[in-house]
Amino acid sequence: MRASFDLSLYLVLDPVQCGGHDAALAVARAALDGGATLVQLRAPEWHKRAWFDLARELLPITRARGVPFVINDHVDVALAVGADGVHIGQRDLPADVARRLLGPDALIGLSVSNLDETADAETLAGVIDYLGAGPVYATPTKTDASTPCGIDGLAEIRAATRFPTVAIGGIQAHNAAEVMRAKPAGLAVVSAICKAADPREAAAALRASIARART
Ligand code: TZP
Repeated sequence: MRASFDLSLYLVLDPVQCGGHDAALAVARAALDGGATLVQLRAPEWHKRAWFDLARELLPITRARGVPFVINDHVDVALAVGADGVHIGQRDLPADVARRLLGPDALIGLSVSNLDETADAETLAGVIDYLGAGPVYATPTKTDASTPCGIDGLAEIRAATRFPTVAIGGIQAHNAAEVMRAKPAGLAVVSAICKAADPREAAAALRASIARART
């Protein structure tokens, strides 16, 4: 059975932004203490062996908190470490292929940035579990990202899909409440936690904004 998952505060862990392998482990622990509900490893500058080494150590940390752990793009790394699933983009392996390789229990997320990609994703019932929508705002973390969709674009994507949708891109403590106005299932962040002086505090502050926005 596919594990239940909570997209409320989705940490996309970039070990380079954190300051390396050991710092990334510390950031993951702190973010989980602060209330992160899902962790994705995304290390675009790293070679695969380094992904594998870090993922292997992250898995027991997330398991101990009952929080799912997914790998960005690399289905083979997810399989190699026994991660809970993958998050794939439009230029990665097709979602149905990832599903076939990972099996029925894996958690699979797909990035969309516009309504055409969202409409295509609607054909993937039973294949994917959630959407990542964005970038909401332009962000230095991903300079090759699509044109930002903004709050209105995010609301349109959310209204056009049956899948729970996590917002991503340029989300920081100061604009979290504004993004929540589009009623995503949660917020995904890289730099707001990975670059924070106190990642636990940053995660807790985001969780508090999300909770306030929902009431
Ligand atoms: N996909 C769309 S924007 C983005 C990804 C991985 C990066 C988000 O990074 P940040 O630092 O939270 O703006």
